[in-house]
Amino acid sequence: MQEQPVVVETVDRVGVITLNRPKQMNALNDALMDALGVALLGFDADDGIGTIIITGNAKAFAAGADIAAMAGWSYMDVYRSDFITRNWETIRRVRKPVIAAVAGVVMGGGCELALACDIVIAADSARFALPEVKLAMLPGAGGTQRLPRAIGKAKAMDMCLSARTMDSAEAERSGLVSRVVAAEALLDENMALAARIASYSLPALMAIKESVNRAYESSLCEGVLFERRQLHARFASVDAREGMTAFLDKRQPVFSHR
Ligand code: CO8
Repeated sequence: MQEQPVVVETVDRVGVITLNRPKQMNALNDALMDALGVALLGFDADDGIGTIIITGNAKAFAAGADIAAMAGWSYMDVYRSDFITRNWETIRRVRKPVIAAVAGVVMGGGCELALACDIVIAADSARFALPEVKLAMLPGAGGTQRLPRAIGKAKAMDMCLSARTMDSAEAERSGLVSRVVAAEALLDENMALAARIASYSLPALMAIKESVNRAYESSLCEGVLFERRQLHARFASVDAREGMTAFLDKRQPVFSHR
């Protein structure tokens, strides 16, 4: 039987998606990106899930787009099939928090996939690069846009133009990743973080994610207005009432995710 390109598991309120093409360093082909999109949308629609983790294996989160698949494509092939936009951008439709748990090779489209997640937790073994220039290509899955927003123009230009590798310590210093943990603790640390996030009120998490993302896509004035309206809307939620009442009663809140 053919191996599944992603493996999907549920642990309480956490959905875990493991990229599963280890022989190809999890190179991201259409079958994998289609399956990833289906898994992401499935968890997003599942009332029992509060947070999603995307991970790979100890050697590779992902080594980028599948070069063997792309090598024979023409301009008309990629234009007509809407390469990247068609299935790589499904992640942008996910409203629940998505954590990338990365180790080993995080390169090209693999690095761009991590950049599209909400939080990136890296093993100390993680190595990041946008090496597309070596193929006379460019980081075309959001890398030229999200990387400068994450780490600034100077380092983004350096990485994209030179194809150099950044280690996990520099990635944390630069703002490319949220935290670095020991490689052997990567999954445990991620599960603990995901479970903690998933224990909070889901509509509050969704409002926070939408508001922080707004900071990328609007002026400060518009972003603050958006945030304020999201805050006002919290007062219509059952969970905000419960959260504040529980604090005053000195007890743990019981959220109904409404
Ligand atoms: N695509 C297809 N196969 C790959 C890829 C890949 N991106 N990366 C690794 N593999 C395969 C290798 O071909 C090899 O297969 P085989 O065993 O059959 O020969 C196997 O995985 C193991 O790889 P290596 O033997 O090379 O392992 P090393 O540990 O020596 O090196 C590296 C690991 C450094 C990750 C190396 O494999 C490498 O440089 N890979 C290519 C990285 C790269 O260039 N990524 C960018 C791809 S382009 C991209 O992601 C852009 C996405 C969006 C825009 C699309 C336009 C380009």
